[in-house]
Parts: sequence; C-alpha cells; structure tokens
Amino acid sequence: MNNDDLFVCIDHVGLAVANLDDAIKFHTEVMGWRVLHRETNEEQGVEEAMIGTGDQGAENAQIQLLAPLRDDSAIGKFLAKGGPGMQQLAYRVKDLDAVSATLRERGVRLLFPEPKRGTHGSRINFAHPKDVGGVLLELVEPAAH
Ligand code: V0V
Repeated sequence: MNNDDLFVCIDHVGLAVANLDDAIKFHTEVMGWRVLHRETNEEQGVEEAMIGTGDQGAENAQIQLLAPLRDDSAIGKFLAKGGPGMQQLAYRVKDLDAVSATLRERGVRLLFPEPKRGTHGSRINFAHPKDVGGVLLELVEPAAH
C-alpha cells in the first residue's frame, strides 16, 4: 500500500439472502466454504455470517451473507425490490475518518454522518451507489484485535 492509496484491499463482498441458515447450508455444503464468524447487528437490521476457507485469516477477502431482521431494513428492502444477490462491495481502509473526509471532498456522498459499528467491532460507512458507479460501496476499518 502506498501512502497516497485510499484503500487497502477488498474486505468482503456482501450477498443479500432471505434466510441465513439456508444460505450457510448452501455455501458450506455445496460451495465448500466454511463459516468464520456469525453475529447479529440490530442497528443495521441484519443477521450475518462471514464465510471463507478454514485456514484463512481476516486479512483475506471474505464473503458476507446478510439476512434481514426486519422488512424495512436495508437488506429487507433490497430483497423485496430484486430478490437475493450481491448487495455491496466493501473496501478495507486504515483510517475511516480520513478516507471519508477525502471522498466527501471529492463529491462522494456517504450515507451516515458518523461511522457505524460493523462486523467484529469494525467501523463502517457506505458511499451512495449513485456516486460510485451503481455499486453500494462499504468502507471498513477493522477493529484492532
Ligand atoms: C439501492 N440502490 C442500489 C442498492 N440499493 N444500487 C446498488 N446496490 C444496492 N445495494 C439504488 C436503487 O436501485 C435506487 O436507484 C437508488 O439506489 C436509491 O435506492 P432506494 O431504493 O431509493 O433506496 P433504499 O431505501 O433501498 O436505500 C438504499 C440505500 C440503503 C443504499 C440508501 O440500502 C442503505 O442505507 N444502505 C446502507 C446500510 C446497509 O446496506 N446495511 C446492511 C448491511 P434508482 O432506482 O433510483 O435508479 S450491514 C453491513 O454490511 C455490516 C454490518 C458490515 O459489513 O459490517
């Protein structure tokens, strides 16, 4: 990573699913991935699981399965509109506040005025899909574990 790079790497790709247990069953038994982490995030209205290979660490890109806790959540609305599928691309950052300030200066709208709590204690925010080529882009600053 160069000093002037904004992003470290792809952190994860998020897939909206209707039912987390069914999706885990498919991605483990058919696709051969393993569940690395699972949690509920009430504020975001999701039940989620991170999947990857058994020996991979959190430094590698993962796949995030996102199931709605409520119909009026972001994932609930996404599913109602178009059904299951890729809902977000997440870039890892070292300093979310600095990257957010730079993107705002460059005209990219972030969805939340302040960072939210994401997976595994990370800090997250999102760039509006209309400002980044039609993809919901999450920015993730991992927690220092
Ligand atoms: C909506 N649009 C999308 C999109 N969702 N485009 C690409 N990818 C998506 N996921 C488009 C949509 O087609 C519209 O385009 C336009 O954006 C406005 O959409 P809308 O239907 O009016 O808006 P809503 O009410 O569906 O909201 C969309 C946003 C919402 C993106 C604003 O989903 C949101 O606030 N998301 C951020 C939070 C989130 O996604 N949380 C769940 C993951 P047209 O029709 O106008 O052309 S939580 C998570 O990832 C965690 C915890 C973690 O990783 O740690």
